[in-house]
Order: sequence, then C-alpha cells, then structure tokens
Amino acid sequence: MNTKVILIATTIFLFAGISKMFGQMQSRYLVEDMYTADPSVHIFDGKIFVYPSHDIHTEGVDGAMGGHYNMKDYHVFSMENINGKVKDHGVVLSLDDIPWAGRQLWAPDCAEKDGKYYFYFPAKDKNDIFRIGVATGDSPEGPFVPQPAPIIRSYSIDPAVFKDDDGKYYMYFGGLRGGQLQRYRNNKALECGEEPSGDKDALYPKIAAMSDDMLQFAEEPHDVVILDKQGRPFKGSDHQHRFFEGVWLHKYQGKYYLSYSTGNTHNLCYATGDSPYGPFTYQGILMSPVHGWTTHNSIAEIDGKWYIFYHDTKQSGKNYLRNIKVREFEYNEDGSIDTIDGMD
Ligand code: FUB
Repeated sequence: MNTKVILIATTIFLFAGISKMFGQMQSRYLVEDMYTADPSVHIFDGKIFVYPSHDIHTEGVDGAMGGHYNMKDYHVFSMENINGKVKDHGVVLSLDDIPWAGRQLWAPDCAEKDGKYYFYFPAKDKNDIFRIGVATGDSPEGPFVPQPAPIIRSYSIDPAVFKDDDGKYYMYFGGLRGGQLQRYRNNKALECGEEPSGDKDALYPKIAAMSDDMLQFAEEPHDVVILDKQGRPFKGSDHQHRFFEGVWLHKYQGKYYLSYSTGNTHNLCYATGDSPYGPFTYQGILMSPVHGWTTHNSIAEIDGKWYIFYHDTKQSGKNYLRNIKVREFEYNEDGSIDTIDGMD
C-alpha cells in the first residue's frame, strides 16, 4: 500500500468515527437538584419513566458492606422524549410506609401489567436481611402502596423485571457483599456464607418467573449461568468478569442481553443468550468504570435509538452520592457493542 492510500484510508476511518460520535447523543445528567442512582428505565404510556434509588447524606460510614447507602424513599422521574425536561413526580414510596422494612432502600424497578404498575424494591428487614418487596399503583408515576410482607423466598438486592415478547415476566436479582448474595446457596441461607474465592466458581445472579398477579415468584429462583467464550464458568477470583450486582436484561434482534456490574473492578459487562434463563455467554465490557465505586445500568430502545442509563459520582466526589445519566450507544452489525467510556 502506498502512502497516499494509507492517508485516504486513515482520513475515512477518522471521519466515520467522528461523525458517529457527533451524530450520537453524548452523556446527559438527568437529575441535578438531588442525588439519585441505579436508574431503571421503561417506556410507559408513550413516556420515558426512570425509577432510581434516592441517595442521601448519611453519618457513619460502613465502607465494605454498603451501610452508607442508607436511602429512605423513592422518587419517580419522567420525560416526554429523550432530550425533554425531566419531571420529578415526588416521593412515591417511603421507608416509614413499608411495614416489614428496617433500612436501606436500594435499587428498584417497575413493571406494568394490565394497566397496573408494580414497583419492586430491595430493603433490609427488621433483622437486617435484604428482601425484595413490591408496591402497587394505578399509574407509572406512583404513588405505590407496599404489600404487607416481602416476596416469599426473595433475598438479596437489585430486582430487575423483564417482560418477554410472549407476555411472561421474570425477575432478575442478586448482589454480593452488602447485597448479601454470598450468604445463600441453592436459595437457602448459610450459617456463614462467603464470596467464593480462588478456583471456586463465582456466584450467579438469580431469575424467577413472576406469578400472574405479579406479587410473588411463580417458581424457586434459578441461577442465571454466565459462561466465558469457551463455555466455562468464571472463577471466584476473576473479579474483572464475574457477576457482582446490578443485572439488567434487554432484548435485541431476538437475543437476550444480560448486563451487570463486576463491583470491585467497576466494569459493566454484558453477555448474550437465547433464553431469559440463559445460559449467557460473556461478550465484553459494555462500559468502562465510571467515577465512583458502584456502576449500575439499564437499557432501552427509544424512538429507534438505543440508550444506556447509569450513574456516576462526578458531581459529589462521594461514592454514596450519585447522579443518574443517560447516553446513546449503537450496536455493531454482528450485535456486539463497543465499550462505552464511563468517564465521559
Ligand atoms: O444503590 C445501592 C446499591 O449500589 C445498589 O443496589 C447497587 O446496584 C449499587 O449501585
């Protein structure tokens, strides 16, 4: 190849990259007058709804087990379109109104069925055990009225409810360390549970089909198996790839995409599969680490474009005071996704 050809090819390559960048919506903070995190996005009634955690300042820090994420209520936000004004629908559920809950309202999600809305949330019960609760409402904006008790057989954190094209609903959940998943095996609490280390297989997130009334699991939760490209489970020591928390499930061109955080290595990874139950095959890093310890995503197609909702701590400089954001991304022709820059 002579120099002229190389020069032309480089110019075309750079031009394509720059136009892709400028054609796309760059990252945008959604809420700046309060701290919010863990955004779950849904399109309800033709509007974009975001269901986040509501971060607050807390005295007393318990670094390793997340005690400083001491949230006490939830707000709901909506937009008419992706560039539109973000409306705060106010407090839709408070800790004081949840009869079984003791503390720490963590990452929630919401689902719609037959015109009713189901708001799912993790909270520690009065014995400091994370359970997953559900509160119901007649509108995606809330308010939501909690059920008197958590979902039977629920444990750990980060519920994400996915509606498949056949109308079935599934809850994905689980999170390590502060999220307590290491305290369980085969859905049973252990006397003393530890995160697998060394050559032991890593723990998986869980999935359970929802009951027709959306208030309970319709089955025992199953492992959501995530394998590397050679079909092997990740080892407990492989902190760059193994699941930690914050699962989200979306579908693209008939494939199921599972995205999740690796926690202490701060990656958002993704894996694909042919069934909501998996197994899923690891594909790569969806987003490189953001500012802050936690990273948590949700994904939706809005008006023909794809968006990732996430959070970072650029504005506060504190791990437990986060701001939710959105940015556009594109799929490659083969369905893969190039790593999104989390620092952007
Ligand atoms: O917001 C509290 C916890 O931090 C969430 O449940 C995790 O996913 C992490 O973002």
